[in-house]
Amino acid sequence: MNPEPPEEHGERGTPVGRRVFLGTLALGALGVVAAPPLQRGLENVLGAAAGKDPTGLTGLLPNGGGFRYYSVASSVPHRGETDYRLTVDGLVDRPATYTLADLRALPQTRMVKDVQCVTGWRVPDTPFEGVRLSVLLDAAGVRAKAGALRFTCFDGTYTESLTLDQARRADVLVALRMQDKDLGHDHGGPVRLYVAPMYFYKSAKWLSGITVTEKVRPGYWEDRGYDVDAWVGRSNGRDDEPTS
Ligand SMILES: Nc1nc2c(c(=O)[nH]1)N[C@H]1C(S)=C(S)[C@@H](COP(=O)(O)O)O[C@H]1N2
Ligand SMILES: [Mo]
Repeated sequence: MNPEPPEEHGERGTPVGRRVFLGTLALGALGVVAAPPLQRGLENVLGAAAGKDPTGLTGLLPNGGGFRYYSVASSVPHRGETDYRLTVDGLVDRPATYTLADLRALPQTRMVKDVQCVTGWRVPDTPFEGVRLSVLLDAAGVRAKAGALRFTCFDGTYTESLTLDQARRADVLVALRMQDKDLGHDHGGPVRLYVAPMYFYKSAKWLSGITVTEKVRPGYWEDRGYDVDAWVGRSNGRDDEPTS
């Protein structure tokens, strides 16, 4: 439904009027069905579950450097240098387990883009750094019948998904650093997924497992009404789009 945009926001040239018009159309078609679950989802239930924002309204205010803390799990264990592991398995020739040192030893890619949560808050020009997911996939040797990836997290609850084509984009990272610091626990450290062209719910925190599968299995929020293909500005009935 949402064709894949070019990696560098090539659709930026679309006239604003047309984008707004298309967004209005999308809302018109989907609004009745999609709005109630969306409003009960990230904007209310999740804020309350996180214990930080029972109203969901403070998401519109700048706080904590513009980021809001999100977790669907009430408590998340800490993992670090000695006990962090990332497994890559499923439809691959060479399943692997990575320590933090293993991940740091691979080529690192840094990029600076806007972070955009589907509920409306945005943090402009945020540096992320880590290993391209495609590097781990190449190392694992993805089998011919594979079509998708499932991500699991050591919070024990959250899941995410990407198609194989999406996962191989150059702007999808297994991130070790954010804002030029090692990823802290609250932001999903020591390792989170970073899917630059999509709404931030795709960027699973506390990443612990990557399983190559045949087909997409929708993730946590996608089971609750959000789009699986979460392109910023082209999904979830939103018509806004980052300017950088
Ligand atoms: N494991 C896990 N990852 C997650 C989430 C979560 O609840 N659990 N929330 C998602 C959502 S909706 C957003 S906006 C971002 C928030 O990241 P932050 O807490 O670093 O701001 O994480 C995404 N990844
Ligand atoms: Mo979000």
